[in-house]
Amino acid sequence: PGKYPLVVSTWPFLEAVRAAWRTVDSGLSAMDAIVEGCSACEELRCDGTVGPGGSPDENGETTIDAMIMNGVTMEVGAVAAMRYVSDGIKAARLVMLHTKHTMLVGEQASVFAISMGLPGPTNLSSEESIDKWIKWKENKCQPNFRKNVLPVDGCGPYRAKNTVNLVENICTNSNWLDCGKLWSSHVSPHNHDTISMAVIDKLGHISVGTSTNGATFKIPGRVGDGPIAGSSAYADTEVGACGATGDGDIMMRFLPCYQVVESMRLGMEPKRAAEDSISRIARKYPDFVGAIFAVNKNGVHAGACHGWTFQYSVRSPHMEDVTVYTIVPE
Ligand code: SD4
Repeated sequence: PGKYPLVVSTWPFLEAVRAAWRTVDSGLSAMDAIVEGCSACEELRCDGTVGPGGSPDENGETTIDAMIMNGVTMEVGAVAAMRYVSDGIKAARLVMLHTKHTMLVGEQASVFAISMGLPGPTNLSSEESIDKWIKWKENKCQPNFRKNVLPVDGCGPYRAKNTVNLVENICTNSNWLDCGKLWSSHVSPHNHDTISMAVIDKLGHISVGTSTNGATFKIPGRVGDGPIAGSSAYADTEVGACGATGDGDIMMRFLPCYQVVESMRLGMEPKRAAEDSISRIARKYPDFVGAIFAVNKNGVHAGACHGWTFQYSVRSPHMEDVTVYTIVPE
């Protein structure tokens, strides 16, 4: 049997993989399958962290980071911190198809998406996201993503440490300032955050896409790795593709998916390429939490992770349905 079409996705996002599979198996392009697959996750609100109604920021608002990349043309479209529009992957594709830009951000991304016909403006909050945010507020807003600041009054505003009027002992007994360990509490198997998907279509063309609300209780305006090509995902039809999930604030410093694809270009097997990319991050940030899948143009796939157990999903012509692979950290 042929090696493709093939769909690979972070986490057991079964319905998303099935939607992408149906699309690509019917003969449509990898790009179409990425949009169908990631849209399915947005509609289903996968893990409560993709699409509307997920992970609130410090202000209680849910926003969207998404990206799509065509591994044949190397075109990329992305939206970051997009407000009031829930169709992340479709918005990213509109940026790719109808602009000469690569990324639009914030409310201006929303205005563009709506002007191009996507539904909105809509409220992206849900009862769950508001509930989560209220509990966080009640719990003195911790943990969050700030460092070297002091909350002036309970939940902020914040003041940089060592500025005038600083009350040195505010919150001395709490872990307000301990931002280093945040991700272990934010990112858990029940809080996966990102769909990152790769598809090889019947022509052997490869595309990738991602969609996420980003990090829970992020500082408004924060952009994660999700919309960054080379970080959350990367594709080159001549080589293969990669998808990532985890602590985007750290991972985006390494462009781990670009690294994986380039390592495979130089002849590394997907497994080694994925492990090498993860270990480059772990050497500098031993406490980071993250994972990667790699797939080469022949459909050989592998995963690697650090700080948590990772699962990725695959659908190929050899399978009756989606298969979930579990990778345990070294
Ligand atoms: C981010 N990478 O915004 C995303 C979050 C994630 O599993 O993937 N968590 O940092």
